[in-house]
Amino acid sequence: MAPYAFLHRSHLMMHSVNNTVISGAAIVQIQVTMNTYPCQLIFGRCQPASLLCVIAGETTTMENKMYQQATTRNTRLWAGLTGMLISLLLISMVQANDDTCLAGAQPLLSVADFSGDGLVNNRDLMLLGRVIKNNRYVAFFDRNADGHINARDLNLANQDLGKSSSAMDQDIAEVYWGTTRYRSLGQAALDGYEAATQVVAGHGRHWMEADLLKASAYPNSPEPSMPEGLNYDEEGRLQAVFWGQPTAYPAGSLPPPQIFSQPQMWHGHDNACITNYGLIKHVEYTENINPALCDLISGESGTFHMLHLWLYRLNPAGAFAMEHPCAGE
Ligand SMILES: [Ca+2]
Ligand SMILES: [Ca+2]
Repeated sequence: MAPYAFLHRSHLMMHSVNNTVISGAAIVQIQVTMNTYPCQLIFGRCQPASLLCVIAGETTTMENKMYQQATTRNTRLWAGLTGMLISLLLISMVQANDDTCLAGAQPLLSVADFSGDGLVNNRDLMLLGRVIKNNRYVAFFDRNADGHINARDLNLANQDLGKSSSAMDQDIAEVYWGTTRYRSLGQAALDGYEAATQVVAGHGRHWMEADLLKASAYPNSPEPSMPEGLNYDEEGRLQAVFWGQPTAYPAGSLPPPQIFSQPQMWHGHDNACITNYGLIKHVEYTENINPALCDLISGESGTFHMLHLWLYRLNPAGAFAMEHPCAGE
């Protein structure tokens, strides 16, 4: 009897065989002496002298049983992975199609200058084409504000060829390219954003970058492409960005900063108090709390101006509205 073991790339990428590490993507055939290196069925981890194997040729009952187990478990594994992929695909589709809160929403840009260089040209059509090809919904590219990215948007963008964009369009494009990586909440966390509120009606959950907020304190001003905060829904989908400027109490005593080419919808938050800052399951935001009292409960207190831009979920109330009518539900 000359049993053979097959290591397949769909199983494990590395095995230890006879104390020799084997790695690679090709199917590898290894002759083993069963008496010396018994074939062990171990999923998910590599151990010295162990193999995930299919026995060829003459086999024993035990070896057949191991093969069947391997086949069954492998099938379950792939079924599970396939199910996960289908679920992710469905979630992606739902993101594109389940927003029932679009009535009255307008496109974020007045013309299709996605690059923000001041002119609509083929480069912009290519940027939109890439989004269509990837079959992902990105509100920034939704030219008819219908919750889908498709050929209709491309047709509308094509009609804008040669047009100049407004200063506001260019500002919004700058913010988009500065923050699009934060569609990944994990990336935002890596870059220092932390949970600053519970899920709030009209807002979702605020995540804030404390160093940016500190740097933007009056009389300094926020940097447009580096917003101090991000709004995510309960599923961790990015909906908006926001800028904050710590200021004197009450917020209305000093004018808000002007970081864009036109006045926007800044609003004030007086004597805010955040407890358990950064702890997503326990963080709690309240306002109009005496700072001394906030300090007693180990909270972070402050008064600040805030401006939202609903850049990742179109807002029927306006791109810079204080709240989204359906956020946080
Ligand atoms: Ca352009
Ligand atoms: Ca569309």
